[in-house]
Amino acid sequence: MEINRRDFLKVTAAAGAVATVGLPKLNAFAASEGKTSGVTAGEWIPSTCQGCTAWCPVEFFVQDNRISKVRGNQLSKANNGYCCPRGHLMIQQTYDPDRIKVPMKRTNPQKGKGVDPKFVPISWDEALDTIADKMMELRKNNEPHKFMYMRGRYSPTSTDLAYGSIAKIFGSPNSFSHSAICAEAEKMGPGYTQGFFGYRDYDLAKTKCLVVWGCDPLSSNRQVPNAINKFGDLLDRGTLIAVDPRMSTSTTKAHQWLPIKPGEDGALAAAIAHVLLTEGFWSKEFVGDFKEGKNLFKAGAVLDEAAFVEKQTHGLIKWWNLALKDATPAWAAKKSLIPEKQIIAVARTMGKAGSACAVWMGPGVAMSPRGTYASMFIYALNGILGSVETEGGVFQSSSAPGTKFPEISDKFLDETAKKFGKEKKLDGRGAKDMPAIMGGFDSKKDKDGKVTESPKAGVVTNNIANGMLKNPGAVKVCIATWNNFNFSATGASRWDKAMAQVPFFAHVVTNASEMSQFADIVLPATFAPTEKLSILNNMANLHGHLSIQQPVAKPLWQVKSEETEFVWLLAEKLKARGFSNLYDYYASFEDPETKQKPTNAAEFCEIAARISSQKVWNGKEKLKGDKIASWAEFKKKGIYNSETYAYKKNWGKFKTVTQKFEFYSETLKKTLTLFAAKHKTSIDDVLKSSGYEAQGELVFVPHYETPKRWGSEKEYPFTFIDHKSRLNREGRSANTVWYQEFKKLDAGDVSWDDVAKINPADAKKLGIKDGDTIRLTSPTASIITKAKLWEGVRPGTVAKCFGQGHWAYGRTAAKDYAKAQPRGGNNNELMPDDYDRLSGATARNGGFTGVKIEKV
Ligand SMILES: Nc1nc2c(c(=O)[nH]1)N[C@H]1C(S)=C(S)[C@@H](COP(=O)(O)OP(=O)(O)OC[C@H]3O[C@@H](n4cnc5c(=O)[nH]c(N)nc54)[C@H](O)[C@@H]3O)O[C@H]1N2
Ligand SMILES: Nc1nc2c(c(=O)[nH]1)N[C@H]1C(S)=C(S)[C@@H](COP(=O)(O)OP(=O)(O)OC[C@H]3O[C@@H](n4cnc5c(=O)[nH]c(N)nc54)[C@H](O)[C@@H]3O)O[C@H]1N2
Ligand code: SF4
Ligand SMILES: [Mo]
Repeated sequence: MEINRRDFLKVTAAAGAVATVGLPKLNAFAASEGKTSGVTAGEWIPSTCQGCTAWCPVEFFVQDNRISKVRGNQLSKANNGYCCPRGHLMIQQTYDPDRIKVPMKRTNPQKGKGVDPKFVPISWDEALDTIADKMMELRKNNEPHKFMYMRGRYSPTSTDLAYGSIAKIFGSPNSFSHSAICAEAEKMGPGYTQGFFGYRDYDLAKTKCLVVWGCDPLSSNRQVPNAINKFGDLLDRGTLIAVDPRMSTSTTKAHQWLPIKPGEDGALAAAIAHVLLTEGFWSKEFVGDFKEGKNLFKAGAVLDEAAFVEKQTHGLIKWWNLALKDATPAWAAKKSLIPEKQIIAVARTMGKAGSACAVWMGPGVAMSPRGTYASMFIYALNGILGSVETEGGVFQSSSAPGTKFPEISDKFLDETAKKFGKEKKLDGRGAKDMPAIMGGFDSKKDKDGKVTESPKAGVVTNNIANGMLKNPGAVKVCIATWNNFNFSATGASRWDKAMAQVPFFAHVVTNASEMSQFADIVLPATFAPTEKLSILNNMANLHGHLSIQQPVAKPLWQVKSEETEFVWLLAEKLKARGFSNLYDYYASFEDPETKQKPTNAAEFCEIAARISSQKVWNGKEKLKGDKIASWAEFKKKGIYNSETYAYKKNWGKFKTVTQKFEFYSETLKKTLTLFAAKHKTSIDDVLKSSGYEAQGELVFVPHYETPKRWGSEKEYPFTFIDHKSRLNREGRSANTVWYQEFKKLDAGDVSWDDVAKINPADAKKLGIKDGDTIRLTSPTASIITKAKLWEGVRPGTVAKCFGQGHWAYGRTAAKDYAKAQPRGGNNNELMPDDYDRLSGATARNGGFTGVKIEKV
C-alpha cells in the first residue's frame, strides 16, 4: 500500500491521539470550561474579523470582560470554523497601548511629515462642535463642495451611512472610497468578459488543477482559512501551479512554479491560450467547436469566423486572429523568461484538467499600468477551459440577502446640495486620459421609454492627492475614516504635501498613524471586530453569508463607531446649527420589527444593523440557507450561511452585451464607444491618451501589452516586486508585538525588521552581504532598508514585503515614534503613483518600478 506524505501525517497524528488518552488535557481552556479553581468560565462570542477582505465570521473567547482567544465561527461554511494566523492579532490590536483613547486636537498649526502635532485631549462634544462649525462655515460661504469625505476599510452594509450620505446631503461630490488602491483592476477581467465586476469564488474541494496567478491564497487574497484548509487535499488530488515572480507561500507548495518576469503575464497567458487551442483542449461544451469537427487552430493561421460555432462564448475566432495565432510558446518564452517546454507542459496539465482547472487571478497581474488587459487575458483562460461555474471551477460570488437603507430622496437634498453636488470630483475620473470605466455602462429608461446610456465612472483614489495639489484651495474641510493613504498609497509623499495643505482635517481611527499626523482632530474609533456593531456580508467555499460584528467585551476607551455613532452625533450638531437634513435622513430609519425610529446614536446603530440583516432572521423570507428565528438568535449564532452555489447558474445569461462569455468584448466596445462620444473623440485616441498600446480591433480583446517601466534598465537595473505580508491586516497590524515577532513567517523575511530580498548572484556583483543596510532608489524616491540574500527571486529583481516602514502608528510599528523614525522603508514611498487608467486602479505590481541598489 502506498501512503503519501500527508496521509502518513494523518495516520501518525491519530496514533498519537490514542497514545495520549488518559493524560490530562493540555488545552489552556480546559480548566475554564467548568469554572474551577478560581478561573472564571468564559464564553465564545461571535463577531467578524476584518483583517483582510475575507471578512471571516469568527468567535472570541471572553473571560471577565477580557478577550483571550480567537477562532473561526464554528457555524461558518466559508471558513469551516478556522481563522488564519492574522485573526489572532486582533487581541493585540484591541489592547494596543497606543490606541487613541479619547478625542484629541492639534495645538501645533504647522503640518508636515515628522512635525509633532502636539495633540491634547478634548471631549467628544468639543470635537464634534468644532467639526460642525467648520462644515457650517463652508455652507455659509457657498462652498460646500470644498468638503471631502474619504474612507479606507468599511462595513459593506454601511455604505450609505457615511460614504453615501454625508457629502451628498451636505452638498459635495467629493466622497471617496479606497477601492482603487485595493484591487479594482482585478475586476476588469471577469467584468469585460463575463459581465461580472467582482471577486470570484472557487470550488476548491473539487478542483483538479489550480493555477494561482499573481496572488498567494495561503497568505493573502480573499479566503485564506478556506485555502489553508483545502490546499492539502488539492495537492494530493491534482496539480498546483503558481505564477509569481517571487517565491510566495503558495509557491513553496506548488508542483510547478513559473517565476515570470514581472509584468509579462499577458505573454504567458497568450501562449497558454495558444497551446490550449492548437492542441484541442478548449471546452466543447462551453465554447463550442468547428463546424467540420476538425481543429483548424494552427500557429499563424488566419481563420474564417464562420468555421466555428460557439455555445456560451462570443468572438473566439476574432480573438484568435487578432491576439493568439502568433503567440507561440517560443515567443512567450523570450518575454516571460519561462522556458518554452514548461509553458507547453503547464498548458497541457491545465487542458487535461479541463473544466476542473481553475485559474485564480489576483492583483499581481492586474494592479499594474495597462493591467486591464492582463486581467482580461488571464481570466479568459477560464473561458477557454470552460471552468466557469463548473465542478472544480471558478464562480461569481455567492450572496446572502441584505436590505438597503432608505433611499436618500429629494426631501433630504436642498438646493445647495443639489447645486454643489454636481461640481467636478477631485479624483479626475472620467477624463479622457483616466476613463475609470469600472463596471461598464449604465442604461436608464425615462418615463417615455427613451433609453440613455452612459459609461460608468469609478473612483481613482490615488489621484485625489494630485487633484488637491493642483488645486490647493479645493479642500477646506476633510473627514476621513479607517484609512492611512499617507502610508498605503504609492507616491506616498504626495499625500504628505496634500494633507498638509488642508486647513481642517478630522480623522476617525484607532491609532495615530501617518495620516493622523496631519489631522486637526483625531477621534477614537471602535476597533471594528471587537467593539463595533455592524453587519458584514461576504462569500467563500460556494456559500454567501451575512455575519454580525458586535462589541464582544466592554471597550476600555471612549470609542465610537465611525459609520453609525459618529455620523449620528455629527448630524445632531449640524442640526443644532440650522442644517438638519443629515439628521432627518438618519432619523427616518425605522426598526423593522418595532417600527421605532432612532432617538440617539446607540439606537441608530442598532436599528441600522437590524435593518440590513432583517431578512435572515425575521422568519418572513423563503430562504434556502440557515434557519434563524430572531435577532437574538442571529446575535448568538453570529452568522447566516446561504445555500450552496448551483453549477452553471449564469450560463446563457451573463451580464454582458451578448449574454455570452465575451472573448471579443462587445461590452468593452460599447462602453468605450459611449466614453469616446462623450469626449467627442475616437476610441483609439482614448486608449492612446490613457497610455495603452492597442489600437483598432485589438482594443476589444484580451491582448499583450508591453509592461510599462519607470526608469531605464541602465540607470535602474532592478525590477521591484511588492507583495503582501501573511501578517498584515491591510495596513493595520504593524503595531502589534506578534506581527513583529512572527514577521519571519513571510518567505525570506526576518523578525522585527524590514528586508529587500535580492538574489545572491546580484548581491555578489554589488558586494552586498546579508544584513547590510542598503538604499533602494526609484526614479521618484529612495528608501533605506536591509539586504536579505535569497534565491526566491530572479536575478535582476528585488522583492520587498509591504507593511514595514512606519514612522508613526505606535511604539512598535515605528522604530522611534517620538522622533518619527521608521522601522525600515515603506514600499509606497519608493513606488511612483501610476495607474491602470481604464479602471482607475493604482499600480503596485507588474514590475513598473525600476530601482537601483546601493550599500550605505
Ligand atoms: N495577509 C494579508 N491578506 C490580505 C490582505 C492583507 O493585508 N494581508 N489584504 C486583503 C486585501 S485588502 C486585498 S485587496 C487582497 C488582495 O491581495 P492579494 O491577492 O494577496 O494581492 P497582492 O498581495 O497585492 O498580490 C500580489 C502578488 O502578486 C505577485 N506579483 C507581483 N508582481 C507580479 C507580476 O508582475 N506578475 C505576477 N504574476 N505576479 C506578481 C506578488 O509577488 C504577490 O504574490 O488581499 C486581502 N488579503
Ligand atoms: N505597497 C503596497 N501598498 C498597498 C497594498 C500592497 O499590497 N502593497 N495593499 C493595498 C490595499 S489592497 C489596500 S485595501 C489598502 C489599505 O489601505 P487603507 O485603506 O489606507 O487602510 P489601512 O492602511 O489598512 O488603514 C489604517 C488606518 O486605519 C485605522 N484603523 C485600524 N483599525 C481600525 C478600525 O477598526 N476602525 C477604524 N475606524 N480605524 C481603524 C488605523 O488607525 C490607521 O489609521 O492599502 C493598499 N496599499
Ligand atoms: S485576517 Fe482575513 S483571512 Fe484571516 S481571519 Fe481575518 S478576515 Fe479571515
Ligand atoms: Mo485591498
